[in-house]
Parts: sequence; C-alpha cells; structure tokens
Amino acid sequence: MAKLSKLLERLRIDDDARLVDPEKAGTDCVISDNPSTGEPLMAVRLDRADDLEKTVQRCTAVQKEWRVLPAPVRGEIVRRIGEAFREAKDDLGELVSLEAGKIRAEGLGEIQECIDIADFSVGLSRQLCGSTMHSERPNHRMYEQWHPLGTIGCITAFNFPAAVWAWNAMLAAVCGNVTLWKPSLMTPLVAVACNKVAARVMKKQDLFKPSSGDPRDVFSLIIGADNEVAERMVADRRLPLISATGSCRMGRRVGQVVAGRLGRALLELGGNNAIIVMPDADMKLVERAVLFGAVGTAGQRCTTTRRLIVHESVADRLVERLVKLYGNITIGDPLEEGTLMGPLVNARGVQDMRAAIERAEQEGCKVLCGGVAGIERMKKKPGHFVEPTIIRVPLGKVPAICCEETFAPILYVFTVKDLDEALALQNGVDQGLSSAIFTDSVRSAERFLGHAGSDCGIANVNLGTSGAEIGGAFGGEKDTGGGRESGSDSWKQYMRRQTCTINWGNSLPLAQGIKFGED
Ligand code: UN1
Repeated sequence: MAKLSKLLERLRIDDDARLVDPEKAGTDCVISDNPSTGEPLMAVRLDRADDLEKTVQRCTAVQKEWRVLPAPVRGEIVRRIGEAFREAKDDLGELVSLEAGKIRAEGLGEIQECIDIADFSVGLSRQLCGSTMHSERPNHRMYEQWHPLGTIGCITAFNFPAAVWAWNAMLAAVCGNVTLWKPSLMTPLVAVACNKVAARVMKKQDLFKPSSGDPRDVFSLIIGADNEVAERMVADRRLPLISATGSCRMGRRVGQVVAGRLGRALLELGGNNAIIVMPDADMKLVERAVLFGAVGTAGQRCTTTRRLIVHESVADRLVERLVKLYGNITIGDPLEEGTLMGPLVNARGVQDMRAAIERAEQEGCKVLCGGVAGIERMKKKPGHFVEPTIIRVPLGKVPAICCEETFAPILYVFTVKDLDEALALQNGVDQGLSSAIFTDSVRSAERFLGHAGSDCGIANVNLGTSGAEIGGAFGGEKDTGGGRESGSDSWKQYMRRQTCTINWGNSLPLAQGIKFGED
C-alpha cells in the first residue's frame, strides 16, 4: 500500500477527489483490485447519469471553440501531451502493471503506444488532406474537405487501459473533436492518471483559452456503470461517433443502438487469431512468436494467438518444444524482473478459463500442459494466477469452444495437411481480427495475403498475431466489428467529409448537361 501511495503521489493523483480509501467506500464507488493479490488498491467514486449529462454539455460547449483552433495548433497541444506521457512513462507503466496485471515491459509498452499515437497525431495535424477533383462544368472547382465530428464517446476495455483511449483521443483531438472517455471499471486508476496527464497540459497551455468552459474538457472522463453511463452514451445523439472496444456481445448491442439513431460506431471486438505454420517455417521464430502471442499479457489481448494451425510434418516436434518452453515460463508478480506472465484480471477470468478447458476436454481435446491442474496449482498463490495451457485438438475436428474467444492463455493446436485446409480452418470462425503465417515460401506467403487468403483485418508473415504498431490501421472484420483505429487513414472516421463545388464563372451550367429554363 505504501508503494501505491508513493506511486499515486508521483503521478500527482493522490489528492484526486474521485479516489476514496477502500475501507471507507460506499455503494457509490467501484473498488479497483490488484489482480496479483486480489486485494483492493483503491476505491473510485462512480459518476451517475446526471454527471454524464453535465459532462456531455461541457464537452459540446468546449468543442465549439476547439474545432476552430487551427489543426496544427491542436497538434502542438497534443505534442505537449505526448511529452507529458514521456515524463510519466515509468510511473504510468507501473500503474498499468498494478491494476491490470501486465508485466512491467508490457505496462511500459502500453504507455509507449500512447506516446507513439501522440507523435503520429502531431504529424497528422498538418495532413488532414482532402482531394481536388476536376469538375465537368467550366469555371468550376470541386474539392473535398474534412470537418470535425463533435464529441466522441470512447468506451475502453481493461486489457489496454491507456493505449486504446490514446488511439482515439489523440486522433480525435487533432481532428477537432472532444473525447468523452468511459474506461473499464476494472482499471479506473489508470484512467484517472492518464486523464490527469492530459488535463494538466490543457490547464497549463496558453494556445487554447475557450471563452466559456474549461480547456480540460477536451479530454473528458466519465467513470460509471454500464447501465448508468455506457447505455446512455451509446443512445446519445450528441455523440456522433461511439468508439467501443470489448466483447462481440457488447459490440452487437452498441452497434444496434448507434445504428438505431443513425450514428457512427467504430467497433473493435473479439479476436480468435491463428498462426499457421508451414513445413518450411523458421521454427525458432515460430516458437518466440507463439510465446509472445499466446502467453503475453496472460492471453488477454484481443490479438492474442488462440489457435496454432500446424502442418502435419512439423506438428509433433513443435508441440513438444512448446510444452517444454511453457514449462519454463516464470509466472508471478508482474513487476518482478524475469516474470513473463502475470495474473488474469479477476476471478471471473479464471473461472472462464477453467470452463473453456473443461469444455475442450469434453469435446475430445487433450490438455498438454497447464489446464485445470495448472489452475489448481496456482491456487497456492494469492491473486488470479493460472498456468498457460496448450490443448491439442483431435484430427479433423473443430470443437465449438475453439471458435469462441476465451480471454485467457489457452492455445488450441490443430494439425493440417496443406495450406488450403489451414486457411479454411483459420477463416472458419466468426471473428476476423489478426492472423499470421510462418513460411519461407513466397508462394505460401502470397496466397495467405491474397484475396482468397486470410480474411482478417491484420495479416502477418513471419511474425505473430499480437503487438501491432500504431502506424497501421488496427481492427478486424466479421464479428470483430469492422472498425479501424490508430494509424493509416483511420482519422477519417473521426471527421465528416464535405464535397465542395465553387462556380467562379458568369453562368450556371448544370451537371449531366441538363438544360433547365434559360442559359
Ligand atoms: C487490444 O487488445 O484491444 O496489437 C489491442 C496489439 C496491441 C493492441 C491490442 N498493439 O496487440
């Protein structure tokens, strides 16, 4: 606890009015637990529907002024936020480890992702370009331009408690929008801390001084229960875009409600990502990629490798190697040097993992390591630890459980005869986020990348399914929701396109050569 108070002090959120001593917490609070110990870290006061209403009003007001600030000036402010994240990186990374259970390297990586997207957004602030077209009419000019949307509702999950907000908020900010962030109730402290980093910069800067309202409202935070806050946000017409990360079930609900009001939804939902291993693969690379992809973040990334689809000629040897490597993984305190796998986020995560393993066994699969026995062994430790698990699927079968996303370190191994079978298996699930093939054959790689290849939003050759850079557009197809966040031209989703035609002549010619009255 002393360690936590020091950390909160360094992050300068120790005196935040939202934070409450867990022992004094009432029903108006959510308790943030340390998944490594199962003990409360802190209680955080929940916002209610009327807080949401006031916040949306403040967002709407400040956005009216933020949108007319030149984009490069907005970029300069985002640059300073990126700098502030650089300064706070170690402490924020540690808080991510404490609250979400990620090992230190991954906690730091997450904050680096915030810094990277801030840098990307700074450059973007001078490149929000539209095209110019040639008009079919004489003395006419036609072009398109991009305007801000308004206030973006951003709903994030526990597993990337900082980065996914940053992907949305930094892009949204340079585009002239305000972001209203609703974080997961499992990671409210990271949200308070990240929000504070942005708020302090907004307060100190002298480039944006709105005549009404507070510049800090450009990055707004609402911490509340789903029925009280998220449901209302999703239905609120003042939020033209809802960007939501989470389960397919949650996304389906968000998508339907937002569509009902003809709003925009940017959905980043479940994955069921596979690595295909061909006989000509570099096995050293495969082993490393599988370890990071399947065991990293304790299997709690949406990009986690959940299925390994291996050519029959190399399957047994690879599985044997992996079982050996899994046996050497250090599981424990995420902040301790040498730990490779921290805990699952809560007891529910452990229950879900156990249930998935049991179902797999009922469906004829064989647990090669970890498993229910691993969960039992880990009960010796406090917190929500499990052992990473490899499960071999019987030949020619696709058990139903392997088609679901279980947010835990379970790797299902399939054996196939050729690339056709591998691709059919890989694409034969509802989710379509990330995919990878390991091969030294140009033909296999290109087939995997071709139109009849991987159906996922992300397709990698000789690298794993997780750990994408921010520069590319991030997201997936089918039940993954179709949204694209982060790099490339994802910014367009945060803006509205306007097609403009200017007549600088003395007559009014009509398009399609239509004659209407005189001229
Ligand atoms: C997520 O799990 O919601 O590609 C996002 C990755 C990370 C982002 C994951 N950069 O694994």
